[in-house]
Amino acid sequence: MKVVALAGGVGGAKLVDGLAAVLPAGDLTVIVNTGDDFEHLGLNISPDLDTVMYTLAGLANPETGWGRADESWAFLETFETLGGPTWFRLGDRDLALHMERTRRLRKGETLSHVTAELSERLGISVPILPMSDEPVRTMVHTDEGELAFQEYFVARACEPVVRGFEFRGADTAAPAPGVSRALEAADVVIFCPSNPWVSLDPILAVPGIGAAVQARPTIGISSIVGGNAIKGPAAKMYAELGVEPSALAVAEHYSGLDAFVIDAVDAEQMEAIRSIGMQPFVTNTVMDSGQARRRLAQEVLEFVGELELAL
Ligand code: FO1
Repeated sequence: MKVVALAGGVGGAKLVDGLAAVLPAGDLTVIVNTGDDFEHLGLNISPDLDTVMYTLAGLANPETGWGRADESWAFLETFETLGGPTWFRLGDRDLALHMERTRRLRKGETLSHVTAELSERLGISVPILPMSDEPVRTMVHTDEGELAFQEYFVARACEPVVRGFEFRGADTAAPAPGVSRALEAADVVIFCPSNPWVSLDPILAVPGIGAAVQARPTIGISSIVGGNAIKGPAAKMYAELGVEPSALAVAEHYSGLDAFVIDAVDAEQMEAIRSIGMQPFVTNTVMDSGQARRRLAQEVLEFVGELELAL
């Protein structure tokens, strides 16, 4: 079964890890959000690409969800004594990845080519595709004005009240090489349990991707469980945008999916999800171990099997 997974931050990377473990080699392609990307200290930083790469390489820091587990901080400590800004924490080994990506991009290599090369160096066999090789930058409109994504997410710890989002550059961005082909060949496109507003919407905002996705069977997994996000500001964003955070709200956000997976604690929302035209599935969607990631991935693929019979 040819699977394309749309992924952003931590939740997406965990399901991608499970899918990579249960699918035959060559059956999975991951399309990753680049709206979080930014230039910092002269470095080109792509946090969601790095979270997916580190997770698939078995290097991800399990506590933070970003950066590496085997990290040291000599650079940042020294940088601080010299007066450098340390709000965006860069570990020594993580820094090497940002340096190498920046070096290659400066030579004129594309983000997708650099990502393929770095993935190979990290021993990753699953194709990891940025949504676009052109820059798309998520801008967060807040009660304090417009903030660049990392300014909002890290420097301000998601405190400002969200009024809306803009994916700057999306309208002139093209899908990265391989993205359209992977979507056309997909038996299913999986909307991973990433933040709908700032992890998956930027991907769908790239002209051509949204339509290509809707042309295929689609299944989503809710990033809201029991009214809260497992990690990150998704529920707060929903509330600030006047939407009661719930699995149903996430399903409605993606109107048009064929199926939607919700957590057992939200089982009472099944009929409401069916009433908006999506086949609901219920299971334990919390991925708190490697085994849980694989189990959820396996179950999602089984749901897709049932769905195909229905489609
Ligand atoms: N997130 C933080 O909350 N604090 C940090 O200091 C931080 C550093 C960092 C360094 C490299 C990297 O790839 C990601 C990093 N992140 C950090 C996460 C980053 O803000 C991502 O955009 C979020 O994970 C959302 O996807």
